[in-house]
Amino acid sequence: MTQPEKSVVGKNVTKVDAFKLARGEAVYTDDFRPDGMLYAKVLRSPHAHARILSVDVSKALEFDGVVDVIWHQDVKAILHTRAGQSYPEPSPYDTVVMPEKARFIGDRVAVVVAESLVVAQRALELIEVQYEELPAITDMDEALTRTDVLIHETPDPRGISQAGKSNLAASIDKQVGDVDAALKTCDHVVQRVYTLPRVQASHIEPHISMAWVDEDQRLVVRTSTQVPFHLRRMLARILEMPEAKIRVIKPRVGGGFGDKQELVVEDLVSILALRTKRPVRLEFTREEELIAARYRHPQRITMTTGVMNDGTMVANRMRVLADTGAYGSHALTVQGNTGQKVLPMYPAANIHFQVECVYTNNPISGAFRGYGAPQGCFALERHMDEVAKALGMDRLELRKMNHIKLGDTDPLSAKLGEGKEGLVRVVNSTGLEEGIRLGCDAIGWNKPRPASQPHLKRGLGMALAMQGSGIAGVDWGAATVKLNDDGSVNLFVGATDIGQGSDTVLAQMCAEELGIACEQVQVLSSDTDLTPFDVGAYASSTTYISGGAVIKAAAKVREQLADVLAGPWECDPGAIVFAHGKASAPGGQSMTMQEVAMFAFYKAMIQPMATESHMSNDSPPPFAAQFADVEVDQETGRVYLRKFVSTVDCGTVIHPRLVQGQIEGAVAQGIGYALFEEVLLDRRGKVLNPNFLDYKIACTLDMPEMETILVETDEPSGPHGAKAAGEVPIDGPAPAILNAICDAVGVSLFQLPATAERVWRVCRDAEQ
Ligand code: SMO
Repeated sequence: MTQPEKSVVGKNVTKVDAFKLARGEAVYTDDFRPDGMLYAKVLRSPHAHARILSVDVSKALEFDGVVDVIWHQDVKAILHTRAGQSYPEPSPYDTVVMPEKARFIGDRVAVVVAESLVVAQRALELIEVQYEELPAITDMDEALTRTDVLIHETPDPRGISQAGKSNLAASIDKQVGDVDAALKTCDHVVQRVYTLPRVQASHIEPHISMAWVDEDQRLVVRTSTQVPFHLRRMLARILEMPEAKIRVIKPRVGGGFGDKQELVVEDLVSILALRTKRPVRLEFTREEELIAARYRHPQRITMTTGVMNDGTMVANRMRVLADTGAYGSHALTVQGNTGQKVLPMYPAANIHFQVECVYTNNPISGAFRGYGAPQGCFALERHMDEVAKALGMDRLELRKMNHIKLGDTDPLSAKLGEGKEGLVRVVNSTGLEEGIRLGCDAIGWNKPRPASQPHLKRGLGMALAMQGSGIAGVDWGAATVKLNDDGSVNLFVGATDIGQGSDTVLAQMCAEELGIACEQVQVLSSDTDLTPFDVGAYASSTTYISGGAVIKAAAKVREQLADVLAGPWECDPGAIVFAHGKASAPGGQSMTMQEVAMFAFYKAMIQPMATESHMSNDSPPPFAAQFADVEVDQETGRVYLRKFVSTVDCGTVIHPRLVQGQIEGAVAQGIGYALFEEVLLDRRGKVLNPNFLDYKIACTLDMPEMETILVETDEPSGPHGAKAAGEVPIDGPAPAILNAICDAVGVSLFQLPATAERVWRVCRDAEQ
């Protein structure tokens, strides 16, 4: 059956949740307050490394309004990972609900649950804890070399980390060709070290969960999460409960950015609800977000690149030392991405990727939009400018000459994968060349403008980025499409809208397949009792993976309807077309979708409905070419970002305005990474700036003139030709901006963020 031209996909339809969000309806986790709800609060360790010898909770329990207090004696120690990943998770099992040993300043020591938040907070002060302080390691290099102090003593049951032997949480060593041998043949070898800070996702809605036991004695968890189904599976393990007894509900989510691809508070509210038989709520304060949630991993990356005089890249080595902090969830996979999503940009014959990710007694690193790629992209793209400088070659030409092209393979992908190895990636769609051309035009690459004032220096910078669309061979999702007798449709997806707009994009794909308007699609996402499985919102997977499931399920329903109509219409079901809210046959017969539905329900007596699953062995890379125009005040080090241009190839665009929103939001976070953001720790591992006064994220007033150009391609493996868009645009801003600063003032910066003080120091040192 030939469906007509697209009428919903590619259009800026109204976001399906726009009105309720704009009206301030009760849609988020916290908007629901069951009767008799209790408030939980966590007592956190003041020591970076200490045994928790005893916890005296008697005074707290006597305090009026306190209902329960738990510590490690009350909770069975079952090793698990809190990373929300497909089973078997590639992250080490190094975590228990309540540890007997605190591993960072902020680790869980006890949890109070009380009638009010004020009481819970006050009761924390009444808990008496005896600690045995242990030597703490807060430095990555020290963690790597010292074996006399082990942060995790119990061997990882699955052997993923080196727990019990060293402080190595994860390591990777993969090579294509022979870099050492190749470097000897190169005209130039350029080696530099790049330093990446600890930054926090800073989603506006904090981590918040509530749990209660329902009338069937089942545990219900309402939570702000990216991974409802992984959570249900993890909770079943931790609580030693059948999954069937657990229901996880994800309402609207006010941002996650990877920080909610993790079990952060759900275990505590679950345990406390089961103990107290009352609803329990736990919400992080902003201070807790900056201490006890997750960070983008701090890394130190050494790039060693061998090139010939003409600019041909022959060998490229990336060596990563990363700090996972006290626990190792996402340690292997984030660091894996640092190379896997980045090094293929320049497919040299010899590529070597090495990772050492260590446990320290610092707060915990984890998933954050880009998932390791922003660090790697900063190092590689800043390094490309350094290589160009060493060669005396134009940095744009160097990139053009070496970047990955249509039909190129990514040999590293065969050696690296999340749990599954051996899937070679081939680039079947790329708009990178066009993006570079359009971006250069938009920023004025070949005609740089003079500085606006005499004391400022002006410069331009660029960066190329690629990411993936889901995890090849691992990510999958399912969708259920159910027709109602008024011709409307319910779309049930486990896919997790966390504000990015995936419900809208999935509704568009469903509507397109059935030839109905988007308003006729009612989306439910996600509830483990009601919606089919999906891995959740991470790895830029939802449009590409879950979208594939939606299209299959909707097409199945369309076929069911065609079968119903083919009899009375005496035609081939394949000849019936569904478009513009109607079904029509070549013989001229026609019915509105409502008439079709009424016919199906009350004549044919069937429920048109289908559930379909989708996975992909491919993870086609979206591409971005990003450009920055800056002015720098050498006297103060202040950077003025004048203009930022992003060109992004995310395949076919399903919803232009939502993609633009994804890109501009990512650029904003990238600007913060480039210029302001850094969680500062003292030598003891204590966070010094756990608030938005001292930890600066980029806000509206920090935004430059922004231009966003969508370079459409048609990805053969994607739904309607779509690839991912959520992560790739966060990779390029930091290197593009720093390259622009370096261009402006003629120095080299190797560290993020480029604060005024750092820029000033580098300029001053260059003068001396
Ligand atoms: S950083 Mo995302 O949840 O893959």
